[in-house]
Amino acid sequence: MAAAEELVAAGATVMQYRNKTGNARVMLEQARELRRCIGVQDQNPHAEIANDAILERVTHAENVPLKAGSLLSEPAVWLIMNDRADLCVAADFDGVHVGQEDLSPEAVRAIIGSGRCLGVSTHNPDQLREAELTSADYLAIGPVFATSSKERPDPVVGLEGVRRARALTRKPLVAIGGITRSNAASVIEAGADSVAVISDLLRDPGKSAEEFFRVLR
Ligand code: 3NM
Repeated sequence: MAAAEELVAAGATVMQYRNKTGNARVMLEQARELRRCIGVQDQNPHAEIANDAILERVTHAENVPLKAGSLLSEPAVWLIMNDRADLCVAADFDGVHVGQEDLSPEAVRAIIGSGRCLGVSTHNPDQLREAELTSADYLAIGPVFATSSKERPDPVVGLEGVRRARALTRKPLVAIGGITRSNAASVIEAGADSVAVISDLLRDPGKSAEEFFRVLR
């Protein structure tokens, strides 16, 4: 929780709760605690989310206009639940992120409705093309570089994989996998709108996040 607070203080705008081993009750407890700890409870009206609102969120672009129907009073941080649509709703999170082996995007959408955000992981052009046709609000592509944070990761896609993904979708594109303060700029240059990071934030979350933002802004 201290790490989450540091990340928020440093300016993080989207945070994912990811727990691959905990049981559902523990996950829900932790997710609710995370929500309490970063002080966003009861602030999200879960209005219709427009694509631009998501894009603004993932890029930190200040000049992207919000369309009618965007979130009107947004919380400082969007909390995204990994894999589990049920826990997203139960913990009143702002969205769900699913992988290729989780519920399909449309099955998740049926659970979370149009007011919460939906992200989908992809690892190759075929998956990206398929996810592009769904109601996903943003797509992820990875692993861009080698990662030790994921069990059985898919093959590395490299910067070329990010470029190819960019050419295949106009949805906000989040790059993930082995991204550090040293290589983040190259990932954005390759066409990603934002980066998702685990390892390079863990040791000193506040300082690392500030350095990421310095590199990316
Ligand atoms: N998903 P790190 S790579 C959770 O390829 C996750 O979809 C990936 O952690 C994908 O920043 C990954 O430590 C791990 O490499 C990212």
